[in-house]
Amino acid sequence: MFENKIIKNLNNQLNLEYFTSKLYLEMSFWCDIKNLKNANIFFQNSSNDELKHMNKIFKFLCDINVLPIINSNISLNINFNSLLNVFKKAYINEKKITRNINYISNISLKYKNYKIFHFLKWYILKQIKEEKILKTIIDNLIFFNNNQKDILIFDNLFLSKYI
Ligand code: OFO
Repeated sequence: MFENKIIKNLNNQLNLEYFTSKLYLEMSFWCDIKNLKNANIFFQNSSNDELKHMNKIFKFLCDINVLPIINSNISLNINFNSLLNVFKKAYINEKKITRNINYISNISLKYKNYKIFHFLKWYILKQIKEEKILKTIIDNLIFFNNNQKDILIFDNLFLSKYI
């Protein structure tokens, strides 16, 4: 019974990774339209990474004989008004992912489900890195104050380090 609760949350995490992949793809399209070449690549790569995160959970659930359930009715409904705004939304989303991973880790430890806890360790460490990159980009973007010319320079010179 406890295992069901943990698995339900793990399945939710799978769908959150799926949602995030779509969100980052949408962000890459927005960057493309704004001619932000590196930001576009950054979010395309991120979108692909999130699919890998989803598939990793998918495979794990299958390995423990659980059939994953994918929520295909994901609606994004998000507006972006600047590159800073895009990165802030990505950062907020990663914080949500971290909270969810921590929550599942907590309950798996509480109910002594060590296999799931062990599986989640990779995600715990990954989130530290993801949040750090996004926070660094946001802190640097704030200096550019949404000036279109400077944002293009930022995209060319700074973001190339992260793709
Ligand atoms: Fe998979 O959440 Fe970002 O990395």
